[in-house]
Amino acid sequence: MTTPHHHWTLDVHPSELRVLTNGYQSWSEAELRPLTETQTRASLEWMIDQGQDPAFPPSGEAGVWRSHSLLALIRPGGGGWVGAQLDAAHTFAHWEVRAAGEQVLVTCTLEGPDVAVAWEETSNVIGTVERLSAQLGQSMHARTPAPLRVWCSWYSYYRSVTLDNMLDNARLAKQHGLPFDVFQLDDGFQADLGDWTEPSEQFGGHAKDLPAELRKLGFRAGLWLAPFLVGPNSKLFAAHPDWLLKNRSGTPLLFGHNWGGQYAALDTTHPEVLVWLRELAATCRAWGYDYLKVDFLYAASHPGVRHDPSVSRAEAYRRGIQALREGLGDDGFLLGCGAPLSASIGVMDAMRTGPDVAPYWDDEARRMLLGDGSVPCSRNALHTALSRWYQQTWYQPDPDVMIARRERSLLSDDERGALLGMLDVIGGLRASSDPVEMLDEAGLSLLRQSLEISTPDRPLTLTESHGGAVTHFSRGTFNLQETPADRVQPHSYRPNPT
Ligand code: 9PG
Repeated sequence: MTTPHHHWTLDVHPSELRVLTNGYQSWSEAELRPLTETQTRASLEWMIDQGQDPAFPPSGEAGVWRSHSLLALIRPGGGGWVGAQLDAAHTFAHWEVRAAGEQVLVTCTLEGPDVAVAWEETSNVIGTVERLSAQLGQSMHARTPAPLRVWCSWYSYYRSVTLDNMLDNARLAKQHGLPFDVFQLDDGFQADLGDWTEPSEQFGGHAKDLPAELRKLGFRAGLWLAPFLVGPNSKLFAAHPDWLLKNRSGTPLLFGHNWGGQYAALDTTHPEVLVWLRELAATCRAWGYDYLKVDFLYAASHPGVRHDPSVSRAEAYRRGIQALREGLGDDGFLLGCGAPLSASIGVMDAMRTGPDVAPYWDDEARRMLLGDGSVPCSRNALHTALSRWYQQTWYQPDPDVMIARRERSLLSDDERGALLGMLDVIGGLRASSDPVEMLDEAGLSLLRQSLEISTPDRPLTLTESHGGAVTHFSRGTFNLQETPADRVQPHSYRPNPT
């Protein structure tokens, strides 16, 4: 494996520049920040595992910013520099920019086979970011099917979802004429991570019994899987220890922290694992699911010892998702989540481009005190999804759900408006998790509004920001901060007068 290294020295004072970064996977922070500030490194190892790239996490030094696949530096007039890898199927590109006295140093290190890297000085950073990202999308044969409108069980029922919850909501949605295309069952139906074909106790049925009922109501059936994860107490873990990603001493690597503890990952350089993944996706398809939300995908590219050590992390990941695509079929809809972003182009139909929305604005303790910018909350979802507007040429963006309900939600009207504004500006998939019975007339009307497909908007400027992200779009302005800015209230979106 080669590691070519590109570097550039810029004769510009660091205090003049802003930096636009792209985090590693769906939930990793993407930001627009003054170069002299500090990129936050999560303080706990499992948070780095789950929200950053463990092989290339933020350094935590002032004036040093790390970015994946592409990077932009913005001068006060809107010009600057843009760097981007031009192929991402087998190689991760690690960008670093460093304030060094009166100069700025930029490096790009490739992890994997050599690929072309663009570095351009430009008078219009927005246009150049869009052009280079579109070029990357084209060269990797990006799939951008029509966006779908999805009801997803996660953000109301979480892991306690039942078969009846799904059917009750689908029936009510039909009664109200809500324009959903897909009803998608999320985490909670399965016995364990890896044991996908066995039901959990609380689900009250089997996932295979749902699609036919949904189809009778006029909906397509969608299913969530974390296909590369293996629970340490699962049957899969006990049956196939040889299929797992290892640490240097040869024992299965346990990392991250969710479902009450750590988890293991499948080694997608092992040929038997690829067969198993293909069969898993084909089984779901045979059950009647033609929409799969495949989650926690960074597990396939987690650093570790693999069956075939000559395979790059990006390539290992790509083999895993290609096996899923083959099992699902070319006409199935594949939504990635928690996924290395540019390495997914051409395989995924849609991609989560930010952290989870939650029925509250912020999780300050985890974000501020523990440095975890990928923790679920509406503020983090907006911050990162808005700063990735240009990724619409890689797949359909999924900026996550609207939360229209007032019951069991701490969001204010302004905060709901900010979610609605984000969906309109970013475009792509539309989704809701609200129990339909919880919605009054106002809630139903807000939900209908949020399900209207939009054409993505473009930023107006990258030289200003209300909160460390891309916040100024041609249709309106977001304020992610705690105080009013330019007549935009805190936590809100203000459409421009038309
Ligand atoms: C199911 C959920 C939903 C959701 C996904 C993903 O950092 N974290 O601890 C973290 C946990 C869960 C999570 C994201 C981050 O949510 O994004 O839509 O499918 O899994 O478990």
